[in-house]
Amino acid sequence: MTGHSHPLSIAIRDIVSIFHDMSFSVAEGPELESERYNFDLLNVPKDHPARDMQDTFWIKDRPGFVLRTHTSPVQVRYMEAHKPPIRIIVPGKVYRNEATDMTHGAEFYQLEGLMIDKNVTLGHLKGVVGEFYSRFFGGDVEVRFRPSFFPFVEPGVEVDMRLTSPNAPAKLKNKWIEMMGAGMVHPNVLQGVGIDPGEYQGFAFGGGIDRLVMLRHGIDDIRLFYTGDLRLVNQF
Ligand code: 2NM
Repeated sequence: MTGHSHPLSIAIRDIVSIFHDMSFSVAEGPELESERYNFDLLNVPKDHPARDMQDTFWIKDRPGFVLRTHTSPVQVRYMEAHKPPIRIIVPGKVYRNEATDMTHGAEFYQLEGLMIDKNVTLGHLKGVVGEFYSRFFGGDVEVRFRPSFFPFVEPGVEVDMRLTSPNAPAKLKNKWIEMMGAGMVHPNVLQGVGIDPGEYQGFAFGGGIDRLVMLRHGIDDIRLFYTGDLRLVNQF
């Protein structure tokens, strides 16, 4: 019998290919991160609850270091090293010190994206994520924004999607689903990496890859991805 790729690996391959067609390249960075890159440079206040030991895995033997709680520190490192225009995606493993259940893992895969240029707007974000979902799920989609808050963006939005094709799975068809958070990169973040917010703007987004794969294949428990059970993998 031949081998099979894990559904998360297949999804990441598809994601990279779809964004490649929209001129986004892939960036990577360390999973062990400093407080500076994971929080400070992202405009997260010193007293923000996300920094608590209950939410973040702090490294006992290395004060000031954490298992990254999002892939945003990779965007920060990329912006420090590259001048705009910037178009990147960052798929990668992130860690949260939280109780696990059917829809939450302590480790999971996140997809973040970043586009910085002159005159970038939320309209560009809507076009890019709509094209992405349409190709990832294979059909027509609608995207809507609802106001939200993240320290690293202003304004911040929640992104909802619905599949509208006649052949969409009945469970999903025409139903609004919350997919990710996003917004315009906060001027403090741009300033911190040496980009002039008067000259450049950008959008950023972030959401779970596990969730994308669960919706794509009708899988209801995130923990199935991390058991190493070949009965899952052999179906792909
Ligand atoms: C999200 C939501 C909103 C984000 C921001 C950045 C950076 F580095 F450019 F500031 N990266 N990712 C971002 C924005 C992530 O995840 C829910």
